[in-house]
Amino acid sequence: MILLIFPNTSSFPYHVMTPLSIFTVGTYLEGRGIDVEYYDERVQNRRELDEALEKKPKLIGVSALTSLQILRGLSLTSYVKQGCPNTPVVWGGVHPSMCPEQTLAEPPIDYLVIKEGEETLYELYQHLRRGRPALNTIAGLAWKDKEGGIHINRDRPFLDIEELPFPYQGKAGELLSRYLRPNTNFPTVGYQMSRGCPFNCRFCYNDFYHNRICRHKSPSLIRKELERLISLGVDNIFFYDDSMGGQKSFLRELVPVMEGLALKWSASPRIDCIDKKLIRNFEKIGCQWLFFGLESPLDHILKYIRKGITKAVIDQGVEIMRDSPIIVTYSLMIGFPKEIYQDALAVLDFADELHRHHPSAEIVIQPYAPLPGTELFEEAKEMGFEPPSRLVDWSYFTMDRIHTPWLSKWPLFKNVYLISFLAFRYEHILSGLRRFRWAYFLSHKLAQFRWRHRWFSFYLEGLVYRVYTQWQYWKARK
Ligand code: B12
Repeated sequence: MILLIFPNTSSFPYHVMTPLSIFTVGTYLEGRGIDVEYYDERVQNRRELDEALEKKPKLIGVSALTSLQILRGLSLTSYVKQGCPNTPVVWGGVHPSMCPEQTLAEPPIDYLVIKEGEETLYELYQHLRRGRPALNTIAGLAWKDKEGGIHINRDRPFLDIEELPFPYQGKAGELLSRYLRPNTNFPTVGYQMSRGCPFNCRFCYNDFYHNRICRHKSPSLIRKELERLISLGVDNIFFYDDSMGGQKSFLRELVPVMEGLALKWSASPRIDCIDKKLIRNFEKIGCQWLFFGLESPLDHILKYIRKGITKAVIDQGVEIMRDSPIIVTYSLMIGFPKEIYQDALAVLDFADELHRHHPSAEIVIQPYAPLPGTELFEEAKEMGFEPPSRLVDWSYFTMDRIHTPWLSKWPLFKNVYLISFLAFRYEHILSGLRRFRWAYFLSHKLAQFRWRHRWFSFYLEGLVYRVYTQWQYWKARK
């Protein structure tokens, strides 16, 4: 048996979406006759983990993205090693794939699966059971030898995603009901139609992870799998794809695929891939929320980060979206390397411009965080950014903090993420909140006031937030 773990992702108790990373890998293994158990720390209790450990798994896998999940992943790794000291632990996911040496430097982590995990994990499992294939022949695997030397095998060629099993079956299908929240407007079930993105954004993981290649499932398979999701009681999904398949032609093909399905959906397409007709069609086929990464209103910054769009394209897109009932989030970024103070200020002013043109839209401003494996990471280092030297220190790489020396110099931006989030994200978040609605409402009003007056100092509400998140991190470390 193999146990796959999805550690907690957030200090806040909302927004639990299905852990597709472990479900995808798990159903692949089940399809090949291997017994799989899951432990999603967000929806399962510790007793369930202990029960899985009592079954003496042959291998334990942990999935991790940058930030809190690393801290929790490390803590859970130590925990499972206490219960099953002889069971090897393998990590996988975007972040550890980007930092193989740092990941394997952690004593309790024995193996690392780099990039797509399905077949690599299967081969590792075979190796552990039968001694074959030899470790150094398993493409996509990084491992430690007896002396602690780290070996990184060659990359695994891309999988044919058309051949991957439907991810919500077997044990994952049994767990699905824990994520369903019927009658809310918040999508909690993730589905992936494609892997990778063909665009060249310099801050993104795609270059390293998917070689800027986008692989799609066929329209007929997507239709079949969506129908299967509906038959399981799912009525609201989030497409986990990077840039929603990356191409306008793919988005057009999606319209007949989704026609007539009783399914609400959300996604994050590129603003240059939409047009009026497509959005009218999206409205008809259940589209509920679209998240657009616009990043900056400045053409020279858009060019520098190789976003592949201009301000004129953004304006056209906003013009289209403002006439639509679809909920929209525009995401902006400040603090790219080489950005100057005025460039960052222009982003704040652009948020106001967006709000004037499209008042119902949600806006979020994220401070740029250099992530390993991305092109801008190297440039950030040249400019004095010092990346964490240990895996655990990446746990603090959250959007609500400033991570680069150049942004730290400008106090105005210290709290910009939190204030913009509270000022410009309202209805949608509220619909996902069961508790603390009143607290969110009050902070929203206060943040709007602060935003209007650019009054970002004496941020006492922020202090409450920071104390709360510090406390959560302190608990997470245990
Ligand atoms: C959904 C999602 C989230 C969800 C979390 C997932 C969930 N279920 O709740 C939420 C909203 C919480 C989230 C948060 C963040 N996210 Co996010 N997210 C995604 C998204 C859209 C889909 C993830 C997914 O499930 N993909 C589908 C699965 C099948 O792919 P996968 O995760 O890569 O898994 C494969 C392999 O990595 C590997 N694998 C993964 N885990 C394991 C485990 C084992 C044992 C093995 C063997 C293999 C393996 O095998 C899998 C199958 O091939 C991706 C974009 C994308 N297209 O992947 C961004 C993405 C992963 N997020 C990203 C970022 C930057 C973040 C944030 C750090 C943002 C921030 N600055 O705070 C936060 C991190 C918070 C945290 N620690 O969780 C980045 C990269 C992250 C990174 N460097 O780790 C991505 C790639 C988006 C992007 N283009 O920049 N995210």
